Amino acid sequence: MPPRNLEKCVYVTEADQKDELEAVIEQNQPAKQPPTKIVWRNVIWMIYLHIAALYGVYLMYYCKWQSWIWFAVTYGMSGLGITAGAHRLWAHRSYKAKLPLRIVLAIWNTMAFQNDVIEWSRDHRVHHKYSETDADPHNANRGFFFSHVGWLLVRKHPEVRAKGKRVNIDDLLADPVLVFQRKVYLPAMIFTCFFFPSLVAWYFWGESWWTAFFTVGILRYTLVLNATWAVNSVAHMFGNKPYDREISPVETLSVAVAALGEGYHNYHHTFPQDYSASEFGWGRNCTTAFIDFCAWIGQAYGMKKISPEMIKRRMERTGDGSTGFGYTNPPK
Ligand code: ST9
Ligand code: ZN
Ligand code: ZN
Repeated sequence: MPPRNLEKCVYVTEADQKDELEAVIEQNQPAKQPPTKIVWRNVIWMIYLHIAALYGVYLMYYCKWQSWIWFAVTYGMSGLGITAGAHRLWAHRSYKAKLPLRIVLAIWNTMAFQNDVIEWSRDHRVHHKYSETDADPHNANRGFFFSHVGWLLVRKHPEVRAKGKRVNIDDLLADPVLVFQRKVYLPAMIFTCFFFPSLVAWYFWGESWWTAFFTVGILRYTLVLNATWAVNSVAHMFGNKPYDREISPVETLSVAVAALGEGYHNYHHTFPQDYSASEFGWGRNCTTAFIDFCAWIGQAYGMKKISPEMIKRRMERTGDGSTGFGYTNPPK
């Protein structure tokens, strides 16, 4: 037994002891949350939008059959502007696109009015990197409503801005298509999201301006918004986790259909580089079919895919034992 050498010790003072205790208590307490600041302008706009969209549902009954087709086409265009454009091309760089395709996707993206691609992609990169923390813009730990739409009705948590500054967006700022989109965003958004869809219906098949505005304008916009938001809410809560059981994103069939193939969210958070945002191909994934079509006509290239072996290994190591949407034989 060695001598204790107590005379060589530095004795802790009562003040030091108190400080230490306070530090330990502080570390173990949940981080102090700043007060939630509601942005009333956005609250009023979202309430108006959803009431106007309900009126649009009523008008769908009376509008011409061509408007129904145009409704589906504009849903597809603005949806792909988000999925194939902002999400898979710009936020994740999961494939490359030539200039004509980038221009088309930027126009369709503007038609979806979800903020410009640079802002959208920066938030999305922050979402992946700091998922389910205060720095996640639509942190699903703050509940279904917050992750669906609530995050757009309040000022962002200071951590979103602080951590977001560490996320590199130089590639986005270097794309002239995105710089131009940002420059003309407001007038271009009003024209492409609301005016142009109504103009086409009025000019080509004589739909009334009123009906066209509330159906192919407001209702179509609101549905695309909700399909997108469902990826942050529903697909972070209700479904299975074949690839990583430790994270909250899940595979959700209804979201995959409504969001043009973006409901395979457990896979997407596990392998965000994959251009299909899914283990599979075109099944319930119009966006992958669209990108493959663009590759066929020479506009898209360099698509990234995860090998079946790597997926299998990962599923065995971290998955919850299910496959696909809980199927034993998922569609290819
Ligand atoms: C909308 C977007 O709906 C939806 C995105 C959903 C994403 C889903 C992803 C899922 C996967 C893909 C699935 C696709 C499925 C598609 C299906 C299609 C069929 N890092 O913003 P501010 C800075 S939009 C770093 O004013 P506030 C910022 O630069 C709907 N910095 O924050 C600025 O700096 P400075 C329509 C950041 O004041 C400062 O912070 N649009 C970051 O807290 C202040 O920025 C709306 O409704 C960051 N991440 O206000 C408008 N973020 O001062 C909504 C911010 O230097 N937006 N900064 O310039 C707003 O009104 C406001 O942003 C706010 C927050 C009130 C929400
Ligand atoms: Zn993503
Ligand atoms: Zn997510």
